[in-house]
Amino acid sequence: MRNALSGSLVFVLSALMSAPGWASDRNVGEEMRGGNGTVVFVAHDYGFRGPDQIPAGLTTVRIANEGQDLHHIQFLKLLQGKSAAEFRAAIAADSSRLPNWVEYAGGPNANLPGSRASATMNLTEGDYVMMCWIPDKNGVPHVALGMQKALFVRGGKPNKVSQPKPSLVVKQIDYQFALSQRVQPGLQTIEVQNHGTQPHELVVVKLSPGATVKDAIASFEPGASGPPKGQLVNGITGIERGRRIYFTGEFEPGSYGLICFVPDAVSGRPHFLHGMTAEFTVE
Ligand SMILES: [Cu+2]
Repeated sequence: MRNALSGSLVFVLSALMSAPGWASDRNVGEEMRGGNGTVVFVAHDYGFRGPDQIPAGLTTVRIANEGQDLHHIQFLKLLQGKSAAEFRAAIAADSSRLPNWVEYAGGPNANLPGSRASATMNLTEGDYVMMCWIPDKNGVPHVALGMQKALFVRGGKPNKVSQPKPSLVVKQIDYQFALSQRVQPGLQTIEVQNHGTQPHELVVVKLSPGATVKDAIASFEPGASGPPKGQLVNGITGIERGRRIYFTGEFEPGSYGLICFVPDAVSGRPHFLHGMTAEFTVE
């Protein structure tokens, strides 16, 4: 299984390297220039505390989880002049999918109670909603329990940019992850690039001994019996195609999985059901 998987990762990686599609590298670099700052948001059950307005540009977002439940921040840029109130109404009507007038803008993912995590990404000017799409034990996404907050991203004063220096790049396509190299133990800064056609996220799961990433996903399903076969540890929330984002995570030796839970644009089913998972070992 692992051999077959790493074989396919190598294939995908070489296909990506030779593909002319990622010509937007320069544009993404351009997009990274601008303001730089760190913003902290506190997540609780079920809401966020933090600033209502932040400057635009390269931003490090830290989440401090003071709740009892797992949380993340998914930034969504509102398009077509839509408001946070309209987003709230859309979610109240159907929390299984996002309206088509939002853009996935990333954020830190899978933050355990008591933990702190961060993600660094470019936030362009506009009106945003930040929300948590992780389901509770009954399968109800936290956003439907009120875990959403309006955020205005406005001009601001451009500062010095300190672009993270990644030790590893993970490329996303529809529907796979490709790692540029082995993950070394210790604190790693990982750059995630979306080369697909749809938004994708990346959730890191530390697998229980002997468990596969599929075992872990099955054990997380609402109503699953038995203990979870892995622990979600970090990652990034959904980003649009052509975008990049960075996060920092601690990797101790062991087996890990990567999962994308974003619902498919066509089937509506989560991307992991389309095969968007990966496994790797840290030695
Ligand atoms: Cu995906």
